[in-house]
Amino acid sequence: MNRVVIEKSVLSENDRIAAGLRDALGHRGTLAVNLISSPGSGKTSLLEKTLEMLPRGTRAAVLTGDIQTDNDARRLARYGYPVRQITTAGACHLDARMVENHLADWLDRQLDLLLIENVGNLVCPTSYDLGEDAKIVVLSVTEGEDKPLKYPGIFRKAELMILNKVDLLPYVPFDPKLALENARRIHPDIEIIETSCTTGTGLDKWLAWLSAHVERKIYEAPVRNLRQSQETGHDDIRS
Ligand SMILES: Nc1nc2c(ncn2[C@@H]2O[C@H](COP(=O)(O)OP(=O)(O)OP(=O)(O)O)[C@@H](O)[C@H]2O)c(=O)[nH]1
Ligand SMILES: [Mg+2]
Repeated sequence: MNRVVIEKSVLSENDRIAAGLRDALGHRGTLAVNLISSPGSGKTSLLEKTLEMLPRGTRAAVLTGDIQTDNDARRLARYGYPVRQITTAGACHLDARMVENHLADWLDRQLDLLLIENVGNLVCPTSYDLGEDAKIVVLSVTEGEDKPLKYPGIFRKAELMILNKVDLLPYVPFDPKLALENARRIHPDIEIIETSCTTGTGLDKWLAWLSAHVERKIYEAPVRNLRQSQETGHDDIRS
């Protein structure tokens, strides 16, 4: 008797939930990005600038993760978009269940963009799929050019690297060319945008990257036509 061996890849619980989130977000054409960096690289600062600069009418929402405090959520809430803090009480990363729990009633809101700020950590968040379309790694010029080589996992998985705090380049011994080379040694196709949240350098390029990805996601969404017909007036979800 011939035996047919069927190999079934058994998804971990996290991957199973993340796949469900990706389906739900994809169905509605919501772009989800997962910002990962060391503590203090400027994730919240970048999100503050992003919310300030988003084209009017963009239906965005933010989940921000920290081990303790709702400081980041309070900073981000000032821009009028829906923001929720996920406090992990010790965990060094967000997982898909936390995102699912905090997202539940937002899934009906036809979001264009879900911004997720992960817990400040260059290692643990790398392994946890949150159902995002893209991981984005933020490296700042005070951290050293060698970080892509020391923490290759996140640089390999990230679609985009933001090199932040470039306004500090005159004051710190950091070679941006070497940092970019190191990132591309790990991930040759990684996109890189240099930014300063203080001076505004490069933020136009970041917003253009985001807008292009939002547009593409909406275009690919199965319910796009339904959405477009609902969009007379393109309601703004800001409160
Ligand atoms: N000079 C300079 N400072 C910056 C820039 N971006 C952020 N900062 C400062 O860096 C510090 C940390 O910024 P945050 O935005 O809180 O960093 P974060 O990555 O969200 O930090 P965690 O959430 O704690 O991981 C703050 O004092 C910011 O003002 C920048 O582009 N240039
Ligand atoms: Mg933060």
